[in-house]
Amino acid sequence: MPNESATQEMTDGFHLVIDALKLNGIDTIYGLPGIPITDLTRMAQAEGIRVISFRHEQNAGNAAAIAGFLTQKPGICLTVSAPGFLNGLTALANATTNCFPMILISGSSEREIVDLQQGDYEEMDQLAIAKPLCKAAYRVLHAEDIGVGIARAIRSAVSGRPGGVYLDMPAKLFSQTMEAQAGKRSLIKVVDAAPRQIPAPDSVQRALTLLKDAKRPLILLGKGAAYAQADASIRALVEKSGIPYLPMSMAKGLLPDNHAQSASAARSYVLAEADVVLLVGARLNWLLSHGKGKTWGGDKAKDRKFIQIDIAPTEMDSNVAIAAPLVGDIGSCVSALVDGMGANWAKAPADWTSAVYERRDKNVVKMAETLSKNPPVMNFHSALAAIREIVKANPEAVLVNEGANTLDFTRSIVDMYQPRKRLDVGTWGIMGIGMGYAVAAAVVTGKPVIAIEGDSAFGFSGMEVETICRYKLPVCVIVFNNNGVYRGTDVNPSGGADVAPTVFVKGARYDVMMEAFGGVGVNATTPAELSKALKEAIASGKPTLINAVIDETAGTESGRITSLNPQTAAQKK
Ligand code: ADP
Ligand code: TPW
Repeated sequence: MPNESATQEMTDGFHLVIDALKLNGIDTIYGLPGIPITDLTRMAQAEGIRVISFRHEQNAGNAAAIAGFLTQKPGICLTVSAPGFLNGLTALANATTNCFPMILISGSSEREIVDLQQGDYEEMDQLAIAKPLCKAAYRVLHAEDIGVGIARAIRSAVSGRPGGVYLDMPAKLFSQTMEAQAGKRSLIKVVDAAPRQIPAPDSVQRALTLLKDAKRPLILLGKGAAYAQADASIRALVEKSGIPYLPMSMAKGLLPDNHAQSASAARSYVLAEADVVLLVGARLNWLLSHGKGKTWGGDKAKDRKFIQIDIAPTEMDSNVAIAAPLVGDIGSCVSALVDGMGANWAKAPADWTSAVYERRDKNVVKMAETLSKNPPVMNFHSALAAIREIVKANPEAVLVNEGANTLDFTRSIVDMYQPRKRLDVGTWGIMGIGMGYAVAAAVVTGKPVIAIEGDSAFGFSGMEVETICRYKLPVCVIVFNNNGVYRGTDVNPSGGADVAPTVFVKGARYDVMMEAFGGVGVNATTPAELSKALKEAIASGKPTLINAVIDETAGTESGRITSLNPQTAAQKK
């Protein structure tokens, strides 16, 4: 009789990780190879997973995070131990802060050596370090636990409030073998990873009562609403209620920015005046001035009532009292409100809505006047006036945006027309998301990507233009080059030879970077040149970098948030 175990088919840790990911519909890994995960990247590619290899782990991590936002499936970032892990960690923390589902999988050293601190190659107690910076962190020590480890990571990333998960995989795990059939049985296909969370009927009623009695209601849509993919219900809520709405930055396009009920161009007015505010997947954090103070009309705040839809119950009352908390998933909560409104719901009072739209229309006319100017040196407005028309003509394109002035002006000037098309610096206002987000947006959507980047912002992830060229992605990077952080005009106060801390090499040619890797580079000094180059990039789908030369005196320090600089804040007091 042949020895049965000798003929048994075997599998190993590498293949179990790959099979577990595939079983759960994960088709892409964003990462950077090296010991101990190089073979994992090779085998994953061989097994039909798309492996997008980056030049720095932070960019791979940012790519995974935004893939999670776009698809509701956790984006996977794969790194080597200690330094690679740490490089990925910023992205993991940023994903968690923004409520994007991602899983950082890092190879690590053997526990025996790490725990005795014996100085292994790239030794670090990664699990302990990751834990406070993400939603959940797990380690898998045995091949037969890989299925459970990946299932737990997926569930933790996408259920409830989405976030980042760390999964620690010591090198030895990958080469462990087990019998193939048993291996297969050990894998878990996660069922209903993000279950619907139906709001309690009395909480729906409480919210409807407040809305019904409102004299000056407002709906605020946040990136949670964009993530939820409840686009039709959200539109139904807005249109049936007749309430003006404001989109937060990444919720732009959830309803087209030219929608009749958009209050974007009357933002200060509606925030100060509204008496009932319905928050849909938006936190009352710094981006909304914590729900109080001058932005919210000062004294008027005492009469204002908030209704908040959020999946995280502890978000309620985090900054101000929430009169009607509606805890559940956005799709279920919004549908419950729409159903509860019945057939005869009275639309928002006309005196309020007409006051809002009158202000908005006036501001739109004013902005159009500014945009129609063509100053001798291209500035943010004249450049964006050209870009906004091209975005309008290509509503399926994804817009990635970072910088200070570049961010603020693009957000207010460039209208979005489809959901989840605007990806930006998010909750932290972090620089460095640009190329990672652009790569993933192109990989996930297959649509053109336009990345509008401040020259400083671009520098944080600029090396990934090689990645964009290598994978031949339809990404057009536009660098708003004004020679420095914020502006390029600062001088060294000491009179010394060094330039000021905010100043870069003047007249730098970022377009040549793209040419170095076989892409298209264009130096644009006028809106017409910029417009032509962007149109060509979209038509050809070729990796392109447009160095848009911007007046170095334009814009302000820190953009719209100058007041947060300690010096400015002190002077104001
Ligand atoms: P913004 O920056 O656009 O204002 P935030 O990131 O502050 O948005 O808020 C997003 C909110 O959406 C978070 O509080 C998060 O818990 C919530 N959220 C995310 N996904 C869902 C969902 N599917 N259902 C309900 N709430 C969600
Ligand atoms: C990780 C601080 C905020 S905005 C910015 C920096 C450095 C760059 C602004 O200059 P840029 O834009 O991009 O040229 P523009 O349009 O004004 O000319 N490090 C991190 N995140 C942040 N937010 C900073 C530093 C910062």
